[in-house]
Amino acid sequence: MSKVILSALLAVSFTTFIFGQPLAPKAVGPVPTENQLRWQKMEYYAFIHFSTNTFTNQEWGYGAPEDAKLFNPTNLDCEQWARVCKESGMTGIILTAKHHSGFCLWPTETTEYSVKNSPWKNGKGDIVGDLAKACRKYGLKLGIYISPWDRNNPSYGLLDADGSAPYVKNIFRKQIEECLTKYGDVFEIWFDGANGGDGYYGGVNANRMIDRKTYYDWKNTYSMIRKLQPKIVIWNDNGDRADLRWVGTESGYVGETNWSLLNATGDVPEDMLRYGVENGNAWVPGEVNTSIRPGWFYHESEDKRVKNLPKLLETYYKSIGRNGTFLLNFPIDKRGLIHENDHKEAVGLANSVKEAFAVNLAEKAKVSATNSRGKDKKFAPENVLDGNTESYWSTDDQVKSASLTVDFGKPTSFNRFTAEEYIRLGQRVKAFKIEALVDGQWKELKDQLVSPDRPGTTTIGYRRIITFPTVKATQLRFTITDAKASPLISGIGVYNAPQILVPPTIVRDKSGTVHITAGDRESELYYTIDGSQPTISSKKYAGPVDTDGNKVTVRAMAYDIASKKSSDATEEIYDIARKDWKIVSPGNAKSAIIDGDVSTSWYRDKDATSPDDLVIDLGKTQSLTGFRYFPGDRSSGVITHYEFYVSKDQDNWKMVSSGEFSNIRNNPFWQIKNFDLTEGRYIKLRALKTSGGNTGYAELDIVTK
Ligand code: FUL
Repeated sequence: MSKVILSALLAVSFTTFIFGQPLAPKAVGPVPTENQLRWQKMEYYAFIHFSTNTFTNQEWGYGAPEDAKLFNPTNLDCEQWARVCKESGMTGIILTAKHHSGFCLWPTETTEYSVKNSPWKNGKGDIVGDLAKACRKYGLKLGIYISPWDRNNPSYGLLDADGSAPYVKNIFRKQIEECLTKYGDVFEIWFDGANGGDGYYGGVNANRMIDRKTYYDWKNTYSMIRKLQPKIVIWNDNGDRADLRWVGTESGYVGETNWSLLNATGDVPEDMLRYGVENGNAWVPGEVNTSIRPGWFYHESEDKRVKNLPKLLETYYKSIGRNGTFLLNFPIDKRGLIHENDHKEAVGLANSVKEAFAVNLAEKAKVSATNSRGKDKKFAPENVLDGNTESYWSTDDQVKSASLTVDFGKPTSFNRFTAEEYIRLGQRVKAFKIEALVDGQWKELKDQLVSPDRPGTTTIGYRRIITFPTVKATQLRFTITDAKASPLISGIGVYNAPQILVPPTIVRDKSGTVHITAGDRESELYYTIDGSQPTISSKKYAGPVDTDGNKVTVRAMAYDIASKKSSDATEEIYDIARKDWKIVSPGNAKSAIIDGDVSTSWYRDKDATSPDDLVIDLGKTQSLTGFRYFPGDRSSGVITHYEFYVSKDQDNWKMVSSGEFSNIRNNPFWQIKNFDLTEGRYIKLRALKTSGGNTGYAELDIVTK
């Protein structure tokens, strides 16, 4: 044996052992703080969006004083919110104490724009206080969302002669202080990234822009927060690194590769938000925030658009199952309650998760590993099944690839695998694979929620869940193929979750023909076009359905013959068909805009001259009461401010609607704008402002009388 090899071996054994005892592994890279660990263990908690917007039917309130007069929930009950969250398996609630409009849900001393000046409880109410009490009663933690952007406050965006911001010193920080001192422990504070733009600002109706990295003096703001609430975690999407990060989308997923690391300084582009930074020098784990409905605030028109069980489960797997936490929003309705439809779906998710993970099939199996640190019990493979998150299986220092085999002793069916790293000592695993021993052959199990162009099983972190079609096998082999250092695995699980039938997708094309597609190939489809609930006695789908171009409500369900189970029904409401429509200008615009498929879009050329007008000939005069716009890809150009015109002859145009599509970039879904009945044959959507690249459109549609 050469001297070099010998001394390398001695060095290895010296770092792993001391007096015959294996040393505990050393931390690798950044590690979480106690606050971040406590937060990560919360796993699943609620967002609550409630403000003047609930009563003005908006997503972003402008900050107008008269909106405060509309704030009047009839049955506000914070205990109902807490009860629903508890029943849904959640561990805390983050409330929009102040959203962008500036309206405060507690009687702040900093502004008159608060519950104090609303008719609700004659201005004597305090929603933050009520919720804090309700959370205590139900054993939930309280979090606070205070929007940095304040579209009401006269001082927002202004600077004093010394360069400091009076709004930040006297209003924003004071509001944080009030919320962090009056209501007990606060587990998380949330600073949204939407910042600056037009607003009321004390009546000047101006457009005030700020530099969101410097304007709020985050350094001092953070130190005040940490002094007031030493156990808090800070979420901030304003360029200054806080404790937690946004995952770059509000659609409800984080990357399948998800490092809980970022760099402490520098920009964080979207893919870093999504996947983290493998060799980042700061621990900044991801939180997946999404709403149970299309919007964050309550809109009656979305009562039937609540996410169903398959969608919520998918989000669960793509958040908690990918080393993230899951922050699910409930928009409070005008009564001041979580709507029953939202309640039902959230409890459905909780029951389904409970059912899926009820029995860990690995617990009764035998586990063995190709390597275990110093062959010491303290690091033995059995530790992954002892239910103790502080113990773990680990390998010798030089071993970065190892397998753990679970032997069930008999053919066993399963379709879920979970693994957890002991993250106190850093996130280490870079890649792994799982295989099942079927008829004497090892067969790799791929994560079915990862698109084929992405690497499937990479990072683990706090928890990774892999879902795959049910397999019947005698053994399962979990192989870590690459890691930053010896892997530390504190838990694994093997489960057989019941199958959930996915509701079908419905699309109506330009000619008015309806196409229904099942989520899987085996199930049958049943549908109705009169708005009634589909059953197996309804029409069976056998191919595209012609709807004569009329207004129609299509409902469809999937049915599995083997289990005799039906899926939830999908519902789509269509206005008159667009078969006679022609895009007048721009000449090169593609029919993707009116093909009924939101996944196809068209973008203007870069050098298009302003204003960006899209003109459409409806083929004949229609009685119009609104229009609907669905944006294309958020990074390719989304209209944020618009004007909409109607004409009978293309010469005389009447502007019937104008304004903003609030939060459309982060949450790109149907934007519906209603206006007074107007007769016309031509419509024109003018893009006044666009965010991202070229102005883009996935769909444009109308609403008729
Ligand atoms: C966004 C905000 O602009 C939305 O209104 C909402 O509060 C969401 C959670 O964050 O970016």
